[in-house]
Order: sequence, then structure tokens, then C-alpha cells
Amino acid sequence: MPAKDTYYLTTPIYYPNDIPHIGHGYTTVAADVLARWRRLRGDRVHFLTGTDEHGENIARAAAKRGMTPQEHVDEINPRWHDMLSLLDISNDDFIRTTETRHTARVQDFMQVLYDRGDIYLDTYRGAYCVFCEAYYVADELVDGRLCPVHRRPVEQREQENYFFRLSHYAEQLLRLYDAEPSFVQPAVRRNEVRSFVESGLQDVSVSRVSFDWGVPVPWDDKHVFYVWFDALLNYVTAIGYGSDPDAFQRRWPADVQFIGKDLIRFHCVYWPAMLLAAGLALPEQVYAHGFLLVGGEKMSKSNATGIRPAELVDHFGVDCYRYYFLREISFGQDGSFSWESMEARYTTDLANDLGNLANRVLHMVGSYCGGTVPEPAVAAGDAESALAGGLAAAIEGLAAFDRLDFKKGLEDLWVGIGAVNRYVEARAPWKLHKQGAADELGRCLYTCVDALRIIAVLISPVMPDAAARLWAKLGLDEPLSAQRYPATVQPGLLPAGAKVERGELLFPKLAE
Ligand code: ME8
Repeated sequence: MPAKDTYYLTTPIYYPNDIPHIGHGYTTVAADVLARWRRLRGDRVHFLTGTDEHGENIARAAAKRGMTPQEHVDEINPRWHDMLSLLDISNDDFIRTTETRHTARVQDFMQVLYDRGDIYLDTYRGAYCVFCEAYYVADELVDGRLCPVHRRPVEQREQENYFFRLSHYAEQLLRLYDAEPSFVQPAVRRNEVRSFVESGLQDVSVSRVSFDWGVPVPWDDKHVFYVWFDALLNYVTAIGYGSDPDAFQRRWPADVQFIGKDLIRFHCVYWPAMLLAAGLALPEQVYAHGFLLVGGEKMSKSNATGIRPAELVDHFGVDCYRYYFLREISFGQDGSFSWESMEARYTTDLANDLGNLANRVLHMVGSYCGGTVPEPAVAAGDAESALAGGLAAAIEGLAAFDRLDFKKGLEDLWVGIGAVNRYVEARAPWKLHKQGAADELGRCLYTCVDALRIIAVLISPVMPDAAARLWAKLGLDEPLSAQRYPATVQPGLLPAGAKVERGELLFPKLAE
């Protein structure tokens, strides 16, 4: 059997009951930045996303549109792929839970749990939220009758269901949270999950008889599996569980599973318990980020605050979209989106700090050196050493991405970009040109273009499009995709003699 050799990361699989909004974009972009970052570090990466297509929610959305659930999900699926290409997402696979590669393996997995005695038949009564597809106990409800997530009335339900012996795993889960503090991150979510489990776990229902839009229970065809058990299994069915043992061994366990904080109970309690029951390894980490808020409330389609990614990308471009959310909001905490703050980030960080720098430097190489990167004929002086120090800090700082601290990594990177801007001001190449100090000028412009080369690589996980456009201006033979962190982001590796091209602005003025 091969050993694990692949960095495997996932997003939640989203409900295609409607088109995607920027909340879905947020998780997906963060995961994509990590996937690109790991590739830049030289890892083999497998990045999975997809759609969660079964359950009552989807069946209702389809009925509203006068369609069968299958017609509905087939019709809406391309809109999810549109979001991925709009946002430059580099996923390696996209799973739909209606695919046979998934449904057949869900049946296999659940059969294992049934055969081991971890699933049994019983009757369930309780408060149910259709939008969450979840039961709540009385003291979780708001005002005794509203779902705590959707603030909509819950329904009282009684059903004959199959149950998973979740209670049996409480002790093991508590030991897991204590022994592996990195399993649930950030810490505030681990504490939340831990107290939930500590307060007592009840067995949970894993099947439904009231509708049939789901994966049939193989030993009792009156039932379909509860959509959450079906959905969670995508993380293993998509990578070869039960179908391709080699592929599975090379990827599982997942390195990071990204979720929003709404999903911690499912991913940090049910999911590890299911894996323990099946005798599979647990993911290294489940990371629950915060909510994007609009007007202080969680932004969502059901409270009519959903913003489509295209509304922002059309105006600000994909690079700013990807940069903004990770730079503005501490990953893990809630954050508010505002048009004004996005505009400010575009103008200050992107157009001024980075775009103008590239434009200025390439303009000078064009006018003073005929567009050819000069030889650094004289040795580096104090100004160059100061700049190298600034860039080294930025390069090192970007490793904050390993901890998913995207904000800190980007802040450090922009301190580095500031250092290049200060270097240009201090060395004033226009003065060196006037003075006819050709060697000094050559050293200065070489240093600047070399810095642009490093910056292009460093921004590439977050802004792959801008990075590629900047890289193309530098006229280098090696492709951007061949660059590696940290080996090729060291000063002085730029070959002299490359033909640079100023071309169009990296971040043009925004339309009014
Ligand atoms: O829950 N802020 O799917 P879903 C930040 N199918 N992230 C947000 C957000 C917001 N306002 N709104 C949504 C489901 N998200 C299940 C998951 S996984 C086995 C099954 C993001 O379409 C965030 O990642 O409701 C959240 O966890 C997810 O979308 C919920 O997506």
C-alpha cells in the first residue's frame, strides 16, 4: 500500500438550492489560497469542493420551481462551476453527491457501521429545522420555537429512524480534543465543541422515511440516509474510499478541512465519530472560519442579504476580490463587508503600493535601459542591504499562511512592498540617470526588477491573475508555475538581460 504523499484539503460541499453568494466564495477562496500556497511550497496537492445535492431542502427548492430534484440540481450545477472559474479556483475535483461514485460508497460505508452494530432502528421526536436539515433540543431554540441559525420556526417531527450510536463515542471525542488541540481550530471553536460533547451526546438519526430524495439505506429501502451523513462522506468517497485504495491511502487523512463556524457540530463531532466507528484515520484539522456579516447579521440567501461574487468581481476584478476578504478579516473571526473598504484596499494596497511600483520601475527600465534588465555592475550598498532585509521579512512572514493566518502573511508582504517603494524613493534612479551614474543606475534597476520578480511569486497564491500578468511583463524564460517557496524567492536570482515590458497597468483606475 502506498503511503500518504498528498496534501489534501476540502471545502464544505454547498447546497445548490440557489446560486452561490460571497459566503460560499469566502471559504472557497481561502481554501484555494492554501492549495496554491502548498503547491508553491512544492507539495503534491489535492483540493476538493462540490455540491450537496440531496435532502429535503433541495427537494423543496426543486418543487418550488416545478422541477424534479434531479432536474433542479442539474440545471443549477453550472452556476457553481461558473463561480469557481470566476474566482480562479484551482480545485482538483468537484464532487456532486448525486454521482454514483458517491452514492454507492455511502451505502458501503454505512453498511460497515450497521454491521458493526453502530446503527439501530428507533423512533425520534423533536424540533426540526428544514433549512439546517437538523434536529434541535429545546434549550437550543430561540424563544423556544426558532432555529438558532435561521431564526425561523422549527417543526415538531416524529419519525421511525435509524440511529447512529454517537453517545458511544463521547469519551473518545473528548480525549481527541484534549490530545490533539489542533484538530479543531481556532481554539474558541474547540472549546465550543468540547463543551457541547461534555454536556452529553445523544444518538443521532441517520435516516428519513418522509421523502425519498436521498441515498437509499441498503438494508431497508423504505429509508434514505439523512443528508448530513450522506454529505460528510463526500470527503472520502471523492478520493477513492472503497473504490481506489491506492489513491485513498495517498490522500487520506485530510490535512485541512475548511468550514464556516455554522458547521462545527457536524464536522467536529459527527464526522470524527463516524470515522472512528468505521476504523478510519481522522483529519489532521478542521478549521472553522467566521461569518461574513451584512448589517451585523450573518449574510445569507434566506435573509435576503446574499451578494453574488460577480457583483464585486465585475467592479473590482478577481484579484482584488481574493485579496480583500483575506486581508481585511482575521481568518477565524466574523467580519463585515463594505463596498467602501474594498474600494480603499483596491486603491491603496493594489493600485498605489503595488501597481504604481511595477509601472514606475518598468517605465524606467524602458526609458533608461531600452527595456533590458541591466547587469548589477556594482556591488550592493546599504540601501540594497536594507531592502534585502525588508524583503526577507516579507518572505518569512508569508509562512503565516501555514497557520492559515492569511491577514498577517499579507500584512508582512505589504510591509515588504513598502520597503521596495522606499528604496526607489531613496535611490531616486531618475537622479542617477540625470547624473549619468550608469553603474549605480544599473544596480538600482536590477534590484527593483528582481524585487518585482519576488513579489510576483509571493502574491501568486492570493492573486494568481495579477501575478501572471506581472510575471509576463518581466520577460523571464522560466514559467511562474515552476517557482518554489522559499528557494526561488531569494534576491539576486533575476537573470540580467531579460526584456521587460511595461504594458497595461496591473490595477487600472476603477470605473466610476
Ligand atoms: O451547510 N459567511 O451548505 P451551505 C461565511 N451543504 N461563510 C459562509 C456564509 C457567511 N455568511 N454563508 C455561507 C451546507 N458560508 C452543507 C455543508 S459539508 C459536508 C455540507 C459558507 O450551502 C461557509 O463555508 O449552507 C458555510 O459553512 C457554508 O458556506 C455553508 O454552505
